[in-house]
Amino acid sequence: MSFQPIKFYQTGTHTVGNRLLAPEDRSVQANMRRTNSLNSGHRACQGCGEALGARYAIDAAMHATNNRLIAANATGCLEVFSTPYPETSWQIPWIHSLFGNAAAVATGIAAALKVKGRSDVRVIAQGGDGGTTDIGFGCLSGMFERNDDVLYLCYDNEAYMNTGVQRSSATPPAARTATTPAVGDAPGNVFGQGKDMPAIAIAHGIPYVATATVSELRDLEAKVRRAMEFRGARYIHIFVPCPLGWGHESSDTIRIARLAKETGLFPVFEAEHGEVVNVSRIRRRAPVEEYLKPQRRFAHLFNPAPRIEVIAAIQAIADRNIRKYGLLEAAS
Ligand SMILES: Cc1ncc(C[n+]2csc(CCOP(=O)(O)OP(=O)(O)O)c2C)c(N)n1
Ligand code: SF4
Repeated sequence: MSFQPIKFYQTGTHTVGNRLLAPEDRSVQANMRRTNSLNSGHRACQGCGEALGARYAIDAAMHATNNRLIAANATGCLEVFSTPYPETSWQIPWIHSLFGNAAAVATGIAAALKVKGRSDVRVIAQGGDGGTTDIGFGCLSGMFERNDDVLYLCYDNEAYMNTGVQRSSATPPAARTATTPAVGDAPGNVFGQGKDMPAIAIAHGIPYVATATVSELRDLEAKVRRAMEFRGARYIHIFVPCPLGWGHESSDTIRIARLAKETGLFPVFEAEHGEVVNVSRIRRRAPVEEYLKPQRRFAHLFNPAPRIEVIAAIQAIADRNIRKYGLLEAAS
């Protein structure tokens, strides 16, 4: 019988589950001894992609470090919904930094652990796209440049959700936010601005950079595990739909995340020491309309009449990603 490698998207599903995998390869969430690091009872909205991504990422990091983990958390939805003082949903040593300095606080923790000779304890910093690509950008770049021994997790919901859906430098073109309203000749966010944070992280030449989405949670777990095999600065950028800010059904979080990948708008890949080493290919290519239509932040692109030229410009962004990362090529 010929050997066929099992793909991550075939596991962890209702139909296949983890049965085809050896016990050591099964998902962390399928393990009865998972740590439930972000426990139930928090106040995230129903269908929050950030809560889902954080739960999987941190449980995977706990698993990879034998439960020796400290997290610094930037201000933002993840911090606010999980930790309304004096309550908390976190089952790990966890500190709330400022909005903009999670990377610096984590660096300090890593330095203190080094002085104490505690190489067994690992450090994570985490925050939203605003805390990462805008106000925390300088601290994060410094952390990368010094190669501090920290894994930084960015939960990208493409705006400042905690404070009422304001634009960030990760907000996509044409999206409506509180500060990019759907009015005027060019409604929504502008084209041609914003930051490609994973590419910027790769440009620092740090040991490990990856992107992931909550539609492929096995892949996210594997990337967190891989990141923990390295010492030095590491970065994972996780695509996390926000039903409240994006205006989609809370039951559609996974579908929207999958469409972001299958259109090419969110490329999923891994890079080591400045070079892309692995790309998650598109399985069923979808036009960008399929991704845009279910989200009210893009409603002005379809009503009262379709804005064909704007949709074509967004399609061009997806097509460029597909070319740049080879997202349609057959796996080698
Ligand atoms: C210096 C400073 N400016 C502004 C704020 C207010 N503030 C708190 S969270 C936040 C936005 C967070 O957005 P993001 O990092 O994208 O995380 P999200 O809530 O979307 O998960 C802002 C503007 C603050 N806490 N500190
Ligand atoms: S506003 Fe968005 S990111 Fe914040 S808790 Fe709700 S769904 Fe999650």
